[in-house]
Amino acid sequence: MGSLRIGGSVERVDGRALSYDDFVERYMKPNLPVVLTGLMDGWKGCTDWVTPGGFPNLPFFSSNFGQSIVQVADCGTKEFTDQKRIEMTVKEYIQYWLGLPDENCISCLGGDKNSCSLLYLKDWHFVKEYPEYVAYTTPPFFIDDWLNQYLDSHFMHRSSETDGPKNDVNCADYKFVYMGPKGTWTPLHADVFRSYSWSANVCGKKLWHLLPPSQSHFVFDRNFKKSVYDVYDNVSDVLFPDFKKTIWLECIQERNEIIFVPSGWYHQVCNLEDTISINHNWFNSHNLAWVWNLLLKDYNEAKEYIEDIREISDDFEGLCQRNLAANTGMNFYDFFVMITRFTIAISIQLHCLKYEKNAFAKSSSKHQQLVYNLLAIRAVALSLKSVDAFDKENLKRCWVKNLLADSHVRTILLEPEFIKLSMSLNQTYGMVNEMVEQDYKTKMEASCSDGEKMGFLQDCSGSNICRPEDLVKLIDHAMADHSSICNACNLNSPSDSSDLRSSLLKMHII
Ligand SMILES: O=C(O)CCC(=O)C(=O)O
Ligand SMILES: [Fe+2]
Repeated sequence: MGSLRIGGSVERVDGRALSYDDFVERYMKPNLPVVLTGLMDGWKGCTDWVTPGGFPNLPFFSSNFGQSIVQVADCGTKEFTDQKRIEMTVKEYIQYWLGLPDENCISCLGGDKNSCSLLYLKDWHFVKEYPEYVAYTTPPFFIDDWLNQYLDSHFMHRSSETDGPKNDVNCADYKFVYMGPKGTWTPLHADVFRSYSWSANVCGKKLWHLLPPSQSHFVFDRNFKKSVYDVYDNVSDVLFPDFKKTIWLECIQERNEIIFVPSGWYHQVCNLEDTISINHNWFNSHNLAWVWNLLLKDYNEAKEYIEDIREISDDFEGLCQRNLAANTGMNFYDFFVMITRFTIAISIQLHCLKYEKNAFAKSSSKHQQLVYNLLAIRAVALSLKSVDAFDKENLKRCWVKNLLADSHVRTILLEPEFIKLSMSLNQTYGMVNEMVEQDYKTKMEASCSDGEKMGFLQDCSGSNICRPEDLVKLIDHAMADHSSICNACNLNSPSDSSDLRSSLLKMHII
């Protein structure tokens, strides 16, 4: 077993004593990990799923969810960059688990994993499958979740091949249950879309090793093609010459503790005891630039890979985008369609604030948040402008043939999916600011059915948002509308706030 250089541990904070703003300022914006305690009281999963002695209540899973078909990773077998996956029912998995010897024949940190391969149930879309069984409530720190809110009403990726009935890739959310016996583990990785994740231990104990993004390049080979799979293995100095430079954060996560894993941090995880955990991936305005930068990197790689057939391909861009969607889970078009909807929904919310009684006095943090969101999208949209995929020539081609249909503002305003997304966003920012507006639904439906009434949308409601510059223009309209409301009320627009600008600068998004 190789030894890792440990540079420190992960801060541990009582979540009950932490305000939302403190969480944003101390961890989400600076992209730093933290372990939060005291946030899992009253979770049904913490009682139903755990025996009085603190072990996984395996018979409960067989009896109540036994028929579910789940993905199980064979921790002893590597397949490409992950562990080999198989499918089985929960009942079969529990039978396997109950049949394991009491003390496992391997140890997490050094045993011969291949001689006794352990099975780890992963990525179980539990909430999606059992929406009525409320095992837990997402702690407020993690509810500003654009990824899962969007997937609740929209497809992430649409294409001619995947149109029609919802398929797994499209309708899957990113809310998972993980469970596995002592010794099961997850290889080194950074999360999907470079999203944030939070992971809550319902029972058991996990060992985490986390690497700051500033050191990510050290885990790659010379060609930046392959990355280290298992940090506890004797990592080859020839293949990965910089790995020895890595300095890790180490964390032992106990039962009832939640770890926040920031964007782009490589991490490896091992269950030190029989463990059940709940895990969400998510992104929002604070890490949207991470998602975009990953897409751009993966796109450039996809393009380079097929460069030699560019001349003989009549839709080279389309091919690159199809490969990007297949490898990364979304392409530029999917990303653009998504951020357009968030822009419109957030702009409407900002506009609607003028209907709130004393809104400017009461909800300046809601203002700040909505404006911040728009500025973060605007910064990303400016970066989108510079890619060939959105130039005139490519826009005419077929990779964007759905774009026109998907981009008409008035049509978007009337989409039931869009209305659902808008309402869920409103609830989120209402909850975050502890002022959910009860009659928002009525107002929302009234304004959506007549986009013309929405002052700032007047110029845009008849137009299409096809290109990043259209999106920038829409945001500028929304901001101008907002400033005029601020002026009318004799208030400083939060967009002028130096605070807001300095944090965006810190995030490198303006
Ligand atoms: O618990 C595990 O095995 C992996 C969890 C993980 O990778 C995450 O929460 O991002
Ligand atoms: Fe992860």
